[in-house]
Amino acid sequence: MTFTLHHKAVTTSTNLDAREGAPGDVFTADEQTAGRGRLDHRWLSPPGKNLIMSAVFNVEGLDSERISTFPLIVGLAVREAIMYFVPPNPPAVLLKWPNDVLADGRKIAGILCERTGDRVIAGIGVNVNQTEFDKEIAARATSLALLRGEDGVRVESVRYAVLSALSAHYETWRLHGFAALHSDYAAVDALRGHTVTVRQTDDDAFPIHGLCDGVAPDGTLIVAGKPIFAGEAHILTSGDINTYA
Ligand code: BTX
Repeated sequence: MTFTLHHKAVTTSTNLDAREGAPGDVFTADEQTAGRGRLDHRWLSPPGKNLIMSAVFNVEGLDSERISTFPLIVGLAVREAIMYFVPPNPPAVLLKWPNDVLADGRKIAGILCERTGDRVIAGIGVNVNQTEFDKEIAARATSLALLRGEDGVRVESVRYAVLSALSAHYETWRLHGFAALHSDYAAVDALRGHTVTVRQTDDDAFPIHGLCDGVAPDGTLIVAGKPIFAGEAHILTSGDINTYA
């Protein structure tokens, strides 16, 4: 797959820019004034420090079950790209369903996938050279620079690594579905074996709670023996990963 880059110094959200794009278009920015996360969360990223990018993919002809697993393969690709830049003896870099990338339990990348018709937008934020975070997220966030203990990862290099991995995984996924990448995902699943709570919204009054058996080949999260199709998971028991809001 070939990509065409469109860069702005400042934008509201590259996911909004990408709504005007065609498959293969990639929208980047040094800074977003209204960077968005899932469930109306904000994505905070200081100017020029991190990767901020939204790429447009064609999902024409694919059924909605397959399309619902797209965020998982984006997470897989972003994690794989991050592994090129972590130091030797790296910390555990794992995926928290559906697609948070956690390094030693701290969020190093966030992904927001949105569908418009027969396209999906993969919105990706990777903390690259940021070394200080807002008080509210400081204990739960990390970056490549913090992991490496030095500055100097080029955001463009991370962008290239993410797009290369994403291109490869997209082709596999388009042809064979998430099931073809399931074992790759299972190998880096942060939730499997932990007791978790899953909420559909931040103030969900009836969260689902139970032992997590990980992600199934159809992309659902198995909690207390039942499949969950969407939501935000929090680990409750101790382990490698801290509870993450
Ligand atoms: P999320 O809802 O999983 O995560 C958002 C939450 O993560 C916030 O509520 C906050 O607690 C925390 N957070 C905010 N900024 C950071 C950060 N830099 N590092 C670690 N934690 C943080 C994740 O949503 C999806 C984020 C997608 C961001 C990309 S950037 C390009 C594209 N444009 C856009 O507006 N969004 C996407």
